Amino acid sequence: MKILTLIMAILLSVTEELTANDQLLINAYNRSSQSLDGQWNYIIDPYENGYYNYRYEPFEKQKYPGRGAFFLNSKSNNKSDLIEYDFDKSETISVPGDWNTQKKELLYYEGTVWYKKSFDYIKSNKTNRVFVYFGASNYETDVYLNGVKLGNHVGGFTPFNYDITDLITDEGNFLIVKVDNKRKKEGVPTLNTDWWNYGGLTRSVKIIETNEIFIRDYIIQLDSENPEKIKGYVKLSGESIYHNPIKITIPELGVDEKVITNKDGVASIDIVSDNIRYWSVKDPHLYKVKIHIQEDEVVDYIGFRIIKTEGKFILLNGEQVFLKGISIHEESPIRQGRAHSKDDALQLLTWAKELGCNFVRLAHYPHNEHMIRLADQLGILVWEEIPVYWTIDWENESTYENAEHQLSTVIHRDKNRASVIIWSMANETPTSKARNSFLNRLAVKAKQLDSTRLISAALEQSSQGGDGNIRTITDPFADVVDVLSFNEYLGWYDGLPEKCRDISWIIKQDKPVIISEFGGGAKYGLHGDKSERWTEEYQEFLYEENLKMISKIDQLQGISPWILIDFKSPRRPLPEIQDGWNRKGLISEDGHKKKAFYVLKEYYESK
Ligand code: GCB
Repeated sequence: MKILTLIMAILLSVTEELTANDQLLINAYNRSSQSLDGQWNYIIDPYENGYYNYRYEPFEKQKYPGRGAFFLNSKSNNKSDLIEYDFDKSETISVPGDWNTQKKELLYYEGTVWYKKSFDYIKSNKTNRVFVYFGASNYETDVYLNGVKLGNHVGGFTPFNYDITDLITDEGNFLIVKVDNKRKKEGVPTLNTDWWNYGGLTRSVKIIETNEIFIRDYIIQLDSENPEKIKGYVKLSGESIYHNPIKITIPELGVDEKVITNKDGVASIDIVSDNIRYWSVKDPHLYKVKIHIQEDEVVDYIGFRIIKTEGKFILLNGEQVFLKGISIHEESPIRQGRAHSKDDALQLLTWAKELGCNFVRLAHYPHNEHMIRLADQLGILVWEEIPVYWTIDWENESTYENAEHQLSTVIHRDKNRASVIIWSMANETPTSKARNSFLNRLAVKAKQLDSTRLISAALEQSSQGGDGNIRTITDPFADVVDVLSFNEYLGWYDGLPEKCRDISWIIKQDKPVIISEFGGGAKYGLHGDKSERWTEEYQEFLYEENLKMISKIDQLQGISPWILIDFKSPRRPLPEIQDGWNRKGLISEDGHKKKAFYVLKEYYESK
C-alpha cells in the first residue's frame, strides 16, 4: 500500500501541469467515444476534508497522502480499518447535470462535491491513445484517475481533456472529480452575477480513443478574401508527426486532397472550387468533411461563408444582414436547471425561430456545443461570450489569464462553426484604465486566434444634454470592436416606457450597431394596465416603445433583447412576482409565451 501511495504521489507532480489549452482535442463532438454519462456516486464536502489533511495541507502534496484522501477511493481491508468515506455506499447523481436542481439540499450550495465513476475500458488497439473529455464543470475542477491526478481546470463553461493512455486499465478504473463552485472575487465570472451559480459536472463526460498519431486540431473554412477558396490547416500530435500524409475529402464538392505535414506536424490546406454552396440563414448548407490520417479519421460538418462589416453594415457572403436576435441563458425550461442536452438546445432554438430570429446572443458564457451545432444546422447566427461580467478583478493578472484561457478555449472549440459570427469580450463592464487594457488585450488575442470573425462586447450607453435625453457611446472600447453593441434599459431601470419618446441617439462611430439588451419584467398571466409594472401589458408596451425608439438609430443592424425565457437568479427575491426568477423573459420558465413575444415577432416579420 505504501509503495503504491508513493508512486501515486510522484505521478501526481508529473501530470499536474498537463492542462494547457493546446492539449484540447478538436471536434470531440463527433469522435468515437464511450460515454461516462449516467449515475455517479457523490460526496458533499463543504470543509474539503477529502482534499486537505487536518493541518489544512492538500493530501495530494504529501509524500504519503493517507487514506483520508478521497481521490484514492480507499476501502477498508478489514473490520478494524478506519476510513471515513465510501463512494460506493454514497448516493448517486446524474451527469451531466447541475447539482442544485437534482438534490434539494444542494439548491443553494456553493462548495465542493466529489464525484466518482467506475468503469471498464478495452482499447480497440494496444498502441492507441485514450483521453477523458469533460464538456464543462462549474467552476474549479480537480480530476484523478485510478488515484493519480490528471489536472486542475478553472472556468465553468469550457471543455478540457486529459491523456490517460498510461493510466487506464481494462477493468476497474475509477475516475474521481472534485468540483468546487465557490464564487471568488478574482474569478471569471466574479462574485456578483445575475444568474444562478449552478455547480457540478454540467456537461457530458466521455472517453475518446485515437490512433497513436492523431488529429489534434484543424481549421477548415472559406478564405475571407476569396469565396472560391477553402483554406486552413490540420495539426497532428503523437510520436512521429513529420512528413505524414493527410487526406481531406469533401465528397459533395468532389474534393479529395492530400497534404503533407511539416516538422511541427502541421499541414496547410488550400482548395479551390467554383461551385461552393454558401452557408446562409436561408440555406444553412453543411458539407461533410473527412480528415484522414493512417487509422485516424475525423468527420465534421462545415458550412462555408464569409462574415464582414463594411461601414455600418454587416455582410454575410457579401449581402447585408439585419440580426433579428434574442439573448438566451443556458437553462432548460422543462427541467428548470442548467441546460445540457440536444433536446434542451432544440427547444431553445425552436422558440427563437418561432420568434422570427436569425440570430442568438448566447449569454453570458460559452454554452454547450449542442447549441452551436444546432445553430449551424438551423441557420441561426451566433454571438458567443465569455463571463467577463460587471466588476471583474481588472488589476489581477491571473484573472486576465483565466479570461483569456476561456476565450481561447471557446474559439478553439467553435472556430469551424459557420453560425458563430461574433466573439464577445465582455458584458456591461465599467470603464477604467485597468479594464480598458484588460479588454484590449482580450481583443488582440481574439483577433490573433481568429481574424475571420467579428469582435464585440455588450457596452453601456451614456447620457448627455441637460435632461440626459441624448444618448451616446463614450466607452473607448467602442473604437476597438467591429460591431458596436450596448445594453439599454429604457422603460425599466431608466424611466417608464414613455421615456423612449424623448430620447435621441448620437452615435458617431461608423460601425454596425447592435442593441445587445433591452427589456423589462412581466409575470406570465399577470394582467393589468400598461402602466402597471410586472404585468404582461407593461412589458408589451415597453417593447413597442423601445422598438420605435431604436429605429431612429441610423447604424442599427441588429438587436438581441433580454431575454427569451425567465431564468433563475439570486438577485430576484420579490415574493409572488419573481420568487427567484428574473422575469424579463418573453416566455415564462415553464414555457408560456407572454404578450411581448408577439410584439417582437411582428417586428421581425416586418424586417
Ligand atoms: C443586464 C445584464 C443581465 C441582467 C439584466 C437584468 O444588463 O447584462 O445579465 O440579467 O441586465 O435583468 O437586469
